[in-house]
Amino acid sequence: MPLIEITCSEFKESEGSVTSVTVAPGQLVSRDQVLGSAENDKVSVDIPAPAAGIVREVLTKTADTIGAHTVLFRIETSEDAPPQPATEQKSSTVQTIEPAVAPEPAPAELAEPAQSAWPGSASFRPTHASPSVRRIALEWGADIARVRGSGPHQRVLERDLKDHVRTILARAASAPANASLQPSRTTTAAEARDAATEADSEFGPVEVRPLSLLRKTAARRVTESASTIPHVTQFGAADITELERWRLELNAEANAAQVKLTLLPFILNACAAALRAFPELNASFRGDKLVLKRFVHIGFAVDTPHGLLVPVVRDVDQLSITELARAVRELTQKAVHRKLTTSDLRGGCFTVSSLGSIGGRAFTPIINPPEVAILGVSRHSMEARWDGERFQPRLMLPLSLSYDHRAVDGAAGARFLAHIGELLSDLRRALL
Ligand code: CAO
Repeated sequence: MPLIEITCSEFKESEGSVTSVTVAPGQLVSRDQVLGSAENDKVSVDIPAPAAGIVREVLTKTADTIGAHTVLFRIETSEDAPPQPATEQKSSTVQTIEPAVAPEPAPAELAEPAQSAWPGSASFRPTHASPSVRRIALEWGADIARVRGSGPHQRVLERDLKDHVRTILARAASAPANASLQPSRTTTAAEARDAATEADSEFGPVEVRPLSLLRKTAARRVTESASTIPHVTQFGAADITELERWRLELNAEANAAQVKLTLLPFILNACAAALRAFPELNASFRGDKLVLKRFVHIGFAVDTPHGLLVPVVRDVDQLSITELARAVRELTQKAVHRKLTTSDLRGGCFTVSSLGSIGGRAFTPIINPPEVAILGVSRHSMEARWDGERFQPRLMLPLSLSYDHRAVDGAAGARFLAHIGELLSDLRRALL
């Protein structure tokens, strides 16, 4: 019978790490059964079995670093080898190979497959849980293998995970202060980490929360950007009194089939027109070269429970406000549910980070390299503005543009931001 090799094709652009392995060698699996899961800085994926068969080899374990070509599992199957996945939704790829020796499964293996020991670990117990429960465990930093499942075949349900975490918290609360931080006889990596938190706990109780790979990657990237790019942040404001009136009218007219218009699609529209007018901001800084883009793809920051994600709307300058609103809504939903594909996250020329729905007067956004600028948007407020004769109530939208001073001169940055302000004050100018 042929062996198929399973890899994680989603990780073409950047490496990832294995977040769970749910099968063991000798285990019978059905088509599409989840063999494990993995994540990289962009996506979190389940790795399904492409065909029913017997797991012959498990070549990975939790926390392993993997690339798109790392073989994770070998499954012996009697089904036809499945074709390469046509869509980007599939997270795994398969390659059929003829085994040098294709042993028939021993009856014992078939009878008791799930109890096979993990190579190198006598205590391994495959854990059954849905991807959503695994994701919650990952976010909470809980080891799902330690959770006792109450579902069919000891499947771990969300309530089991909650009970498990409650028990740990109750134990921690009743333990003497700093009990877990006492130095022990032998120093393991975990104990060394505990020792490092000792300094934090000197003045009160602390909670140690491990970072997900997404957060670790984001932390590394913002550190690199903030410490290697000479940022300048220019502050400004747009008078959006008329725009907001128009937006509210459009939303009042909209029938159920139409998408709700928030400010963001209008901001994207204005940014696209401004990027067309100032090509040096629609660029990548590449060492000794500035690469000017002839297309306008704009990323927007999305706040998700897993951390910050920046999906990219393509060809923003070609889309209507309604199309932009639809694209923003779809990409936001995908980001929140961690369904973004690698291509949803690539190719941005510029980024918009809107914190307007949350609040704040201004902030200094960090550039998303190799882009050269990012626009921060804060919460609008009604202000008294002098029109030359009297004060008028005007709705003002605070804008913060950070740009890479190696690529963009101060005057160009200020003109660009002023232009965005003018466009938002009167979007008819975007048609000029
Ligand atoms: N001032 C006041 N209200 C604003 C506003 C602003 N600047 N921007 C949006 N709002 C309003 C919207 O109009 C909407 O109100 P109504 O329901 O009355 O129309 C409400 O706030 C909620 O908007 P929203 O957040 O659902 O939609 P959005 O299109 O404005 O934003 C998104 C979408 C994905 C950008 C947002 O949900 C989000 O995740 N923001 C956080 C981004 C972030 O974390 N940035 C920091 C990154 S670090 O640089």
